[in-house]
This record gives sequence, structure tokens and C-alpha cells, in this order.
Amino acid sequence: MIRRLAVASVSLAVVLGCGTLPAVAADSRPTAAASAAPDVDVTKVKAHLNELSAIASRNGGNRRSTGQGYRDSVAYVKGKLQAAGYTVTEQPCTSGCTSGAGPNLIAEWPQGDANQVTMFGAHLDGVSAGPGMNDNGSGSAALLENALTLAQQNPAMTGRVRFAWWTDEEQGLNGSDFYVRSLSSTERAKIKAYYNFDMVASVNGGYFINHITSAAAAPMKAYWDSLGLQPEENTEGAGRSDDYSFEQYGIPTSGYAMGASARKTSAQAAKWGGTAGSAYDPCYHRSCDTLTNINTTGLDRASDGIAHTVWQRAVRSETGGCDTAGVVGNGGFESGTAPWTGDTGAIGAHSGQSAHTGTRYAWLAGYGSTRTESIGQQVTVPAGCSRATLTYWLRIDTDETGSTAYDRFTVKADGSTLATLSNADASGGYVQRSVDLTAYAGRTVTVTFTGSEDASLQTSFVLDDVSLQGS
Ligand code: DTR
Ligand code: ZN
Ligand code: ZN
Repeated sequence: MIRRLAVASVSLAVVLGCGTLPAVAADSRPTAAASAAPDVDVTKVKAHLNELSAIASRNGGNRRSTGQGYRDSVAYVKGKLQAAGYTVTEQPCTSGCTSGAGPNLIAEWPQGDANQVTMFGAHLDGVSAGPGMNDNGSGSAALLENALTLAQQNPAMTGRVRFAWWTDEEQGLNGSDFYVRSLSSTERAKIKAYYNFDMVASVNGGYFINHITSAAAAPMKAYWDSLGLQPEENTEGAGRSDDYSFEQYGIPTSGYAMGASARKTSAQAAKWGGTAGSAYDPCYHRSCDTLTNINTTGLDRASDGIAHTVWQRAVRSETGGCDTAGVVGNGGFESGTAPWTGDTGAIGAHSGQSAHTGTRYAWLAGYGSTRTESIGQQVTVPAGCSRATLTYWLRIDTDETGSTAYDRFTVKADGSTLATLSNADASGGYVQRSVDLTAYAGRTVTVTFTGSEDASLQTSFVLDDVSLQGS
């Protein structure tokens, strides 16, 4: 019989939203079950950079989107990809781009489930001032050598991998925006995550990851964690590169970056080396962004982390394992809110309810007024599972009486409803319940829990200890 005021929950959400949260370790997905990714040869990545540098030299010293330096860059990347067996598409940017800008270049590895696409992208254009080796020959070359390595290894795939080299990023993220905008909603929904690589070889750089605590970032972070790099959130680059175009359509994004014109702090210099008080890239958008403006160690670490992520997301595990440990991140809600997204103000140790285990839980609905609250996260069900069950503990308490369903709780996977409960199912204490995710083995699926109330008489859906069980 607990009533919760909407006002109280708003203030709770504010308190939880900032400052008070502990630093959250991202869910660390098991890496053991997937076959190991190959090493990406940084000398080959640098050979691509040399070619991009020569292209700039032949074309007035730059690779800006509207110039021949850009078109020649496209031709170089395209030629390498075609020789490796890719079908490559040049997509002219017919709206929103600078007049005269060259095309996007898209290459898909034609194996794995075409409905489960992971995209990896980098902008291939540069500014007018110089050859654009760190910005963004680095991301372009790292991505190209990854595409060639995938083709050369030719592993058995579960999901699809699609690579993109974007035009006209420097004038406003225009090529990537055109691409995402031009997709049908059906095609857009097949893209389960987008990873961006913009400036991954800054000479005084740091190790930055976009949306570092998100489920999408987990394989990127796990790789850099394994090298002891202590990566941080890419705050400088937020909203400033092509991942933003995908973010605007609700597609999960992540990526690596080593930083631009912002300055390295003394704490960062202490853990990463380099010069405190100086820019991560002292040649950002300048004529000196040449081959000498490249951090080979950083470029190598980014290139290998991309391969790790490609393998984690889309390559069939050799062992056929069904290791479900850690697949649901922060399933007990004990460590902040990530990787849960949605109405994360519902997560916490609120007064009026208590946890199944630990101290925190997610309290969905319970306002006694018309209201819907949802939380969700991406879950990758291991391909080797012949059965997979998502279990959760749910306490339903209600002021409703009788057996009519007024207030509802649903569990969905990629939008399809797997379970519906209501006030009529209230029984006082926590009850363990489950939904079958066997159909999603080998796939990444967004699991969503929703509490929804009608205009009067509260029903609280209190969720805790969500986990995946497999066999
Ligand atoms: N899109 C980048 C802009 C940028 C600014 N700061 C950062 C930090 C990390 C990556 C990218 C950026 C550009 O092309 O200029
Ligand atoms: Zn850039
Ligand atoms: Zn730039």
C-alpha cells in the first residue's frame, strides 16, 4: 500500500542523475567465449596513411570533401576493398552536403545475419588547411585495415559488419547525416550499433571512448581495459562527429578517440604520459597535421580494439560456448544506472520499497496517475546457447482490487512483448519470473521492462536481479 508522488520521483531522478552516482564500471562481458580477434598490423595501417598523405600532396595539400584530394582518397579505399572481395557502394550526398562534396563509401562484408548489422565508420574528408593525417586519416586507415583483415581471415559470422567512410564531416557531419536520414526505417532498425573513429592517433592524446558505460561500448572498453589504459569518457568529442548522426535516430553508438584541441590534465598526463596543459593534438585542423603528427602506439591500440569489437559482435564463437555471466549488465541495479537506459530515475534505493538482494532496485510506476516508465538495455545472447532464459524478480504492490487488469507490466525484446503482468498478479512479495530468449541466441536484442498505469489507484512494479541463464 505504498503511494509515491510524481513530484517526489522527479526530485529523486534529479539526485540520481548527477554527482551522487559512484563511478560505474561498464558491464564487462565475457571475452572468453568468442574466438580471439587477430592482431591488426599497424605497419599496414601506416601504409594507408602514407597513401593518403601522398594523395593530399598531389592535390594542393588537403583532402577536403569538395576537392580532388577527397575523390582520390575515396578511389584508394574503394580499390583496396574491392580487391579484398567487398562490394563497395559510392553514395552521392544529394542533400545537406556542401555543394560539390564527394560521395560516402559503404562496404558490407556479405556474411552473417543481414538483420543484425554492426556499423563502423570514420570520416574520410579533411579540412582545407592540411593533409588531415590524424583528423581523420587515422580513423580511415584503421578502419580500412580492419576491413581487409576481416576479409583475409574470413571467419564464420553471426552478424553483419558494415564499414563506412563519410564525406563532408568537417562542414557539419553531413555525409553521415545524409546516410542515416536516407535509410528506410526498416533498414535503420537493422543497425544495432554504430562505432565511430575520429582522431585515433593524437600525439599528446588520451584514451577516450564514446558513451563508455553503455552496453555498446563494452567490447571497446574491455579491450582497452585489458591493456590497462584506464580509458575515460570522450566528453570533448560528444556530439561533434558522425556518431551523432546515428544517435539522433536512437541507434546505440560508441567509438574510440584520442582527442583534439582540448588540453591534457595533469591527472591524465600522470596515467597516460604526455604533456599536461598541452592540446591532445597540437596540430588539430592545421597544416602540420602530417605524417609526423601520428601516435603509432595509439593507432595500434585503436586498430586492435576495433578488431576485438568486430569479433565480439559478429564473429561466431569457435567454442560454441554459452557463457551468460555478465551478459545482463548491472542486473541487480547496485552500480549506478548504466548500461540501463530510459527512465533510469526509477533505479535506486528509494524509500517505500526494498531490494530483493543488495540495496537498490528499479521501481517502475506506482504513482496512481496515468504514467508509463521503461528501462532497457541491449543483451547479447551467446550463439552457443541451445536454451536462454531471462530471469527477474518482480514485486507487484497495488491499491487496485479485483481481477481486472488496470495497470500493466511488460517485458519486450526488440519491441515484441514476451510477458504481460498486471495489478491482478500482485502477491505482496518478490516473485521470480522469466521470459524465453532462446530465439535470440547469437543476437543482440534490446530488452525493455515497462510499468504503465491508468488514472487512479497506484500499482508499483518493483524489479530486481535481472540475469540471463543459458544451457
Ligand atoms: N569531429 C572532429 C571534432 C572533434 C572535436 N573534438 C574531438 C574529440 C575527439 C574526436 C573528435 C573531435 C573533427 O573532425 O574536427
Ligand atoms: Zn574529425
Ligand atoms: Zn576535424
